Amino acid sequence: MSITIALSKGRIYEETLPLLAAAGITVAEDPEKSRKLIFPTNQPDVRVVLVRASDVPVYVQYGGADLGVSGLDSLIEHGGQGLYQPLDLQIAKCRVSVAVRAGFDYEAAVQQGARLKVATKYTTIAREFFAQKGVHVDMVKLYGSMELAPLTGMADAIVDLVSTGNTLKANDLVEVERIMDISSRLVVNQASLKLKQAPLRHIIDSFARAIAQD
Ligand code: PRT
Ligand code: MG
Repeated sequence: MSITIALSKGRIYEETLPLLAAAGITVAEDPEKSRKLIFPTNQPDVRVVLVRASDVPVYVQYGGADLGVSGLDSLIEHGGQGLYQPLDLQIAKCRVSVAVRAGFDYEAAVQQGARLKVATKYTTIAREFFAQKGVHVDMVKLYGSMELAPLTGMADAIVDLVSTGNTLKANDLVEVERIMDISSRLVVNQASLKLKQAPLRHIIDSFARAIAQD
């Protein structure tokens, strides 16, 4: 019964390694130094696949992977269908915020009841947030470099992930509202959980113990 784990390169991969180690799983090769997409581990029946962060929930939903680690942002945008979400791993933490060009009067724009032009990759999160505030928005979907949208006049505001705030600062943008805190979640394919219960339970329980120790 083989197990496939979906991860994304970068911070999620790095921060998941210690959790995998706690489950007795070590990846044989450094993925950051390789063009391969499938990595064997020290356990013959466990492998890691590397996919785009936003594709992790998709792979797990459709059984391309049995489990994976996904940011709550990606998970909300995906919708979570077919996914069991047993653990908040408390890794890759950041927040989703609204940011505008320095000097743009966000409060006034929001109160006037005019339509706010919002550019974001996180359209589900942004739509829900502004709907709750009763603010009408024109949404522009982007796939990266959101910071550019207000600077080019394409949008009044962006909804993006913020960690240190350095990226916003470097682009003369200011964070005006925090929408939600983000961390990464363990996601498990619901059918896999039934068919491969013992090995998946072992991984879930090991992760849970490792988190509880910090
Ligand atoms: O591959 P794809 O484009 O689909 O996804 P991605 O580029 O978002 O993937 P990746 O690997 O960059 O991020 C994976 C997950 O890490 C995200 O889904 C979040 O849950 C989480 N995470 C935590 C972050 C950050 N912190 C973060 N700071 N993801 C992105 N950032 C960006 C931020 O948007 C900013 O542009 O990093 C930049 C630096 O942030 P500052 O505020 O520290 O300057
Ligand atoms: Mg990125």
